[in-house]
Amino acid sequence: MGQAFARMKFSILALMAAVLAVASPQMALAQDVAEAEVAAPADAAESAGGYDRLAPTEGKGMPTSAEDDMLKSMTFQDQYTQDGIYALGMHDYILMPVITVISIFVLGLLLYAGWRFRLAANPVPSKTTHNTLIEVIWTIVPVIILVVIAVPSITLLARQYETPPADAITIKAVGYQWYWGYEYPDHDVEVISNMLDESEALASGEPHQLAVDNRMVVPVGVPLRIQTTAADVIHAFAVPSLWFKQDAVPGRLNERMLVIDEPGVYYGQCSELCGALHGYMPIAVEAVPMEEFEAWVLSQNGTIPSAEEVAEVDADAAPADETAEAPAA
Ligand SMILES: [Cu+2]
Repeated sequence: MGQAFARMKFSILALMAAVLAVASPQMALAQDVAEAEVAAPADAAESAGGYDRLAPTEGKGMPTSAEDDMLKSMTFQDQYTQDGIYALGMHDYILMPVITVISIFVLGLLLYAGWRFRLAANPVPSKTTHNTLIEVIWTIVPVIILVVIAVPSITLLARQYETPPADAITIKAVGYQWYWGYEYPDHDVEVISNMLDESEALASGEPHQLAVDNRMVVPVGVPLRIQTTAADVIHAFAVPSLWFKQDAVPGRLNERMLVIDEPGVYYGQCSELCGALHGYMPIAVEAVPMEEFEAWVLSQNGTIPSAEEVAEVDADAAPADETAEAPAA
């Protein structure tokens, strides 16, 4: 019953979005290119087995509340990108053990020194000021620890700056006060994404304050070129479960590659204080198989670039395609 209601509500929203899209001249232009009959309105496409709005999986791509799982609520979300898995592994298996051992060691040393050199046991204090061996050790050991941390750390940094290949799908996330816009220049699509209010979010079975009306729909398993910018003040596009955070600065275009491992809905939030409603401009990334993505593009009156067009882009930027493999990973 609730789901039927949610579906109806979505259909109305989708219809409104379709009407808005047709009203925009840019979209109208896209519409008369090629498959006009395939580009059915969103609600028709939904029932025709094209694009279906993906339902989120509980606990995946979203934070966990302390009541549900105290331990999980205190650490990172599960990761769904290779960079994220690498970074979380570094946190779990290198940084946390090193931090824990050093903290316990220093605390133990402090307690031992306090007890061993207490006044009652040392009426005549020691006048020792230097011990070459200890000084060499406490210089060399931290250097070794830092070098051990630096190797995976710099590797991670390099991985995060890997250039997307020439045929990567470009999505431009634009921050506005206080919502997000997603432009797909390869597909002539633009969506505006606003937060759902509490009743709408609950009706569609989504977490309140993270659910949005129009999600950023992307294909899974292929390189995405995520560009971020803003129209008014600095925002930041951040999705914790995809290990992705990038500032959206007016007049500047930041770019980073993103490859999502599996289909799902991944929630995030603006992560740069941007004004009164900063806390109410969530991000929802919906990763779906390529066919579903293309069905979604058509439902938004967009166009699918032909194989020749993609090849053309490839040829234009052939060297970039080669360097994508190269960085010191
Ligand atoms: Cu913001």
